[in-house]
Order: sequence, then structure tokens, then C-alpha cells
Amino acid sequence: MKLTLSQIQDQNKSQSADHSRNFDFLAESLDKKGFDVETLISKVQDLQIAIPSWALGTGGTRFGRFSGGGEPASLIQKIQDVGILHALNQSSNAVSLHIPWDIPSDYQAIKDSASEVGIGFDAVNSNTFQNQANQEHSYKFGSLANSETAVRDLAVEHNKQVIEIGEKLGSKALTIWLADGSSFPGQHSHRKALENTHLSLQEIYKIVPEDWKLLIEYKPYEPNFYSTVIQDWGTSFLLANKLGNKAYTLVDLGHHLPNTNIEQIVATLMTEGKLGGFHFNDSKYGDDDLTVGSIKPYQLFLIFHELVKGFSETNNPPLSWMIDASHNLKDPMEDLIQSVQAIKLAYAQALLIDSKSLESAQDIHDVAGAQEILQDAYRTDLRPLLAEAMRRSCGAIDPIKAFRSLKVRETLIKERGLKSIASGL
Ligand code: LRH
Ligand code: MN
Repeated sequence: MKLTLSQIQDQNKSQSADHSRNFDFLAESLDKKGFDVETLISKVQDLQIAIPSWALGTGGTRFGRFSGGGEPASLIQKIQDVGILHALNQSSNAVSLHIPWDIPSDYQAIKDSASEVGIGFDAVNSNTFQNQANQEHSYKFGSLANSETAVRDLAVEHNKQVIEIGEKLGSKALTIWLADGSSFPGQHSHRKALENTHLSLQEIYKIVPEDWKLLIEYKPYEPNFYSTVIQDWGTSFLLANKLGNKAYTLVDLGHHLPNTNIEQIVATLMTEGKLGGFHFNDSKYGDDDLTVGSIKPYQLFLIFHELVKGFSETNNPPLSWMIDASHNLKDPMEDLIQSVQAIKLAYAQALLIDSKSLESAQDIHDVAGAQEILQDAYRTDLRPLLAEAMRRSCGAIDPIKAFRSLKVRETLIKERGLKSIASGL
């Protein structure tokens, strides 16, 4: 299924009167406050969020999986679905692949299908947390950290293959997340595991192309429940520093213990120029992979506050903006549309923060004043500005409404059936 420009513009017709009224009212009030609305719109248009290939189907837990039908059963179909999302919100111009779940059989066909719908390839993800069929050595007790050289070598080789696949598709980054760790005290040596991981990463780093990034993703627990070798931002940062300029820390919002101050981690990493990218999602308890901004929208706003300031005050390089979610209850594509919306809304609100006044309030310890400045931005409803940004980019004023009234899911079920299963989590 492919959405045409005229289909989307038809959708916008019925909403344009209400939209123009809401946008004009907002634009006038922003203008009165001295904001350059055109600049805000172009910055919001420029922010593109990559879609994870493994989140286009229904996720599940060990307690069950409830598929909604019409899922992409091939890489080409996954690319078509990202194309539909991008047609609707003009804000998802890339897909992040996971290997071996998405090994291309025909590279040219894959690249052609992607360029046909205006998307590219963001970071490629390696997978040494699952054994592949007839795999010689098991990753049960770890991969890059494993005490057995043969297992480490196998995992290093896999990452080299993932880089080769990414190079053929035009990707410019490799994301490594390691499940490696232990579930019981005494199971392994923490220091040996970290040293093995460093040595293995050094082998991989040697073949990371000069214009690529190596993104090191951390996570405190799961699937191991006593220790994880790369458990927190500090360990990822330590390894990235040891490896060199091409290595950075990737922040998955769900990979923090409860009440962790993630925006402070972002500020610290940007100060060191070592923030490489994000896996956006939201969570209440653990790595819940819920819709972005659905549980802690204020935290997301504070993270974008650090990002906006960080980009104007540090030399941290551009980031890989990616979602990493799993959909147990919602339609995967509606969930992803909502997540992209929430990310762009938090960014737009952060652009409204009067940083000069905030700085003066901070300098004189005007705590309440500083909070007023932050929350004035956060409490500004910028949804008409997002809608206008998408409308001007030939996207839908209301992507969810368009997704539903264009009967995208119904059509995909007709084309693919109710039983089609997407590879991934
Ligand atoms: C681990 C993780 C990692 C991916 C996987 C799909 O929890 O966040 O980024 O490899 O999810
Ligand atoms: Mn992740």
C-alpha cells in the first residue's frame, strides 16, 4: 500500500478551516512574545525521527501477544509501512534495521523501495542476544563479554557483517546493545566481563568506517537480573572514551532505574561531546517501551531543553534520532505516529524557552522564576504549529485521523491477511 499526496491533501481539506483558525491564533500570540514563527516551523520540519524496523508489528510479553493483522512480513513491507508513516507526518524519513531480523536478500530492490517512498537507513543494530539457527557457539552466557574466546570472536564477526550490510544500504552508524551480564552473584567476574567487552569492541571499532558512529547502548537489567556489563551511561561513556572519536553513548529512555534524572545525563554527555543518539520511548517501571510522552511528557520536555541548550553551547555532533518501542495493545503504526508527535512537540516547546531570562533567574537563584519560565513554554499548546509544519511539508494536518479515515490498517489486512507476522521482538 502506498499513500498519495492527493489522498493526504483530500484529508486536510476537511480540517483546514479549523486548523487555520487555531494556527493563526497561536502564531499571533507567539509573534507578540517575540518568537519567529517561521523559524520555529522550519526547525520542527527539519527534525526527522527514524522508525525501528522491529516495531512495525505487534510486540508481546512472555505472557502473550495479540496481533492486530496486516503486519509487514518482509523487509520490503516494513519499508512500505515506514513510507506510509512518512507520507502522513513528513517526519520519519529513515528506518533503523536490526540484523539478522532484516538481512536484505536483494540490496538494490531494498534501496529502490526505500527511495521510492523517500526514506533512508539510520543506524543498523547488531544482535548478539539471540542464538541463530545452527549457531556454533551460544550467546547464553554473553557475547562480547563472554569468558570463551570463540564466543567473543563469533560476536565480533557478527558486528563486522552488520557494518558491511549497513555500508551497502548507506547507513552511517552501528548500534551495539549487549544483553551480556549475570543473574546471580558469583556467576561471572565483573572486571573480566568489562575487559573482554572492551577488547571485543576494540576489534569492532577497527573496522567502523571513518564517517560512521559506533553507538554504545546501556541498560541496567533484563534479560540478566543481577548485573549487566554495560549497565549505565557511565560505563558506556567510559568505553566510548577508551575506543575513540567514532564511539558515542546511545540513550534509550527506558534503560534507567526508576526516577533517574535522564536530562542531567544528556547534559553531561553533551558537555563531553559524547551523546550519539536516542532510542525514544516511555516507561512507568522498567524497559516498558511505551509510546513516547505517554507517561512522563515533562521529562521528555526537560530532555529537549538540555538538547536545545546543548546544541547551542557545546560541540556535540548531530544525533541519531530513533524510536525504540514495542506495541502490545495499540496499532503499531498509530503508536509510532503518536510517538513522533510527542517528540516533535517536546522539541517545539523547548524552542520556546526564554533561555536568556532563565539564565538571569538562575544567576540570582530565583528558583520560582526559573520554573515559571520553563513551564510557560511547556504549557504552551503548540499542536497547531506541528500541524502547520506537516501541512507545509505536504503531510497530514492530523496524521492519526488521516491514518484511520484512509483505512490504512484495513487495507493492509486485505493485502497481507490477519496472520502475517513481522520479524522482531
Ligand atoms: C534492548 C533494546 C535494544 C534493541 C532491542 C530491540 O532493550 O532497547 O535497543 O536491540 O531493544
Ligand atoms: Mn533500545
